[in-house]
Amino acid sequence: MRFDVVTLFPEIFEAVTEQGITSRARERGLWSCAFWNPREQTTDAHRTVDDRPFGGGPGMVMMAEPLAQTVDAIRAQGNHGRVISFAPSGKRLTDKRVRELVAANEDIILICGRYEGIDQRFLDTYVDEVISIGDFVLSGGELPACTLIDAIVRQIPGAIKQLSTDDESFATGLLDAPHYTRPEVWRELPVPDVLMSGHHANIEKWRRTESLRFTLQTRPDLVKIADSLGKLSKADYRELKALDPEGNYLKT
Ligand code: 9D3
Repeated sequence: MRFDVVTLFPEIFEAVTEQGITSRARERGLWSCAFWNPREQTTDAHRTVDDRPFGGGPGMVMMAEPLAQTVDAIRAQGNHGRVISFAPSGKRLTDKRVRELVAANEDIILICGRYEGIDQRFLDTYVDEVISIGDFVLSGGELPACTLIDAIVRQIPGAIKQLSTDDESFATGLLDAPHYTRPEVWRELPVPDVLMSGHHANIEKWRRTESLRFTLQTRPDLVKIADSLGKLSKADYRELKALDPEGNYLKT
């Protein structure tokens, strides 16, 4: 899979190109990326990529033409995939959307906005989809683009050792059970006995209970979703009844 990224700040992407799982997956040829600076597509002396908003208001707006020229240049190099832009007003990124993009196995063009935003005419004519990563304010689209790349790449078959990413929390619908490692006692705090027992059936049962308990406590909305998707077993419902006799998770 290839990402062509339109950005004024390519160094930010070293977080995904040069570090960890995503870096190794890139070295092994599972994905690649190239960076395009819209400033290099400008023709004026000042290499202008932004201008003041018509109608007034604070800040600057990214001009349509340098972005359009950049996407045209990317297309000319053979990337015929979808154009995804990032903005606080975009549609929230989900595990479902990430999996769809992995399954499509197509190249992607990413447009990272800076300043107050991007001229709407570029969005209307070049961009297929606008994504937000949540209701908080960042300085631009680069970190959301890194987030999307990281989320996609780690799901590409072969990117991580685990047999499957299907048993991760958002696929099972519940949060992870707590994790422990050596030492067995740390500052007088022991690891739960069951994890030291070697009894794998009991360990799995314990993890499922802890997962249900923790999800009910911090993300009751996820328990309700798991319920509606039929992801809970009879044993799960017995546990939930014990943890939450009033069935509060059904009311969230
Ligand atoms: C919502 C704030 N906007 C109107 C007051 C101004 C504005 C703030 C920050 C416009 C753009 C930005 C830069 N943010 C992004 O480009 C961005 C973003 C984000 O800030 N939060 C969550 N997801 C994303 S995706 C792109």
